[in-house]
Amino acid sequence: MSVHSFNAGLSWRSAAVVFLVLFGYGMKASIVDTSAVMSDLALAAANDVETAVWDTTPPTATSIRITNGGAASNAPDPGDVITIGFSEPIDLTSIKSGWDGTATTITVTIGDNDKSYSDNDTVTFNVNLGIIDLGGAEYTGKPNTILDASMVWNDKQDKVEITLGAYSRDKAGTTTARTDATFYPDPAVQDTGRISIDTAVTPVKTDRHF
Ligand SMILES: [Ca+2]
Ligand SMILES: [Ca+2]
Ligand SMILES: [Ca+2]
Repeated sequence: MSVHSFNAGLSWRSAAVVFLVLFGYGMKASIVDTSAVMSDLALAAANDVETAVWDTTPPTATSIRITNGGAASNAPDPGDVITIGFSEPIDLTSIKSGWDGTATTITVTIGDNDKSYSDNDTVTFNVNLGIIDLGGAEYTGKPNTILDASMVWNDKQDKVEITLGAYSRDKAGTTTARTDATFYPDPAVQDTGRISIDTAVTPVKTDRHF
């Protein structure tokens, strides 16, 4: 096959490319088998379509943990850490508008004797995260404990980590009882495919919290 006859059906630009290929590979005829190259490209495109999976599985909350990191064990105070795990990466802007996962300041309220949760104390947040029923009534008194907090996203473990900061109102109690903390996720939480969280899945941790 001569170069001249091979180029006959190609555009000027394609011909230039073929010439460069011929030049680069020392005029080896097998290299310029454009039909083989094209079928390889078509196969690669088809494989891309096959491996693209549409995620239709709702995310779930998988864990809740409230550990002491402050001066007072068994009482909510600065340094304590609340960790909430999820089954998959979350659209962080569904939790807080504009959030990219880096440390952001939020407000955490330890609510006193919430009638909606069997008169237990609760933890709520000023972002779309959810509510924790602490399973006991001795974590705060009236009129609630309020703390600043720093929230970060752990993208290796798909967890929200909240470290309590300064009190803006300190009514925290102390309990040495082990109680069942139950996390109820906010229905606004979505995965990265904008699928809403399954609110029926509510993880529980029995522990001496805070
Ligand atoms: Ca999903
Ligand atoms: Ca504590
Ligand atoms: Ca209480």
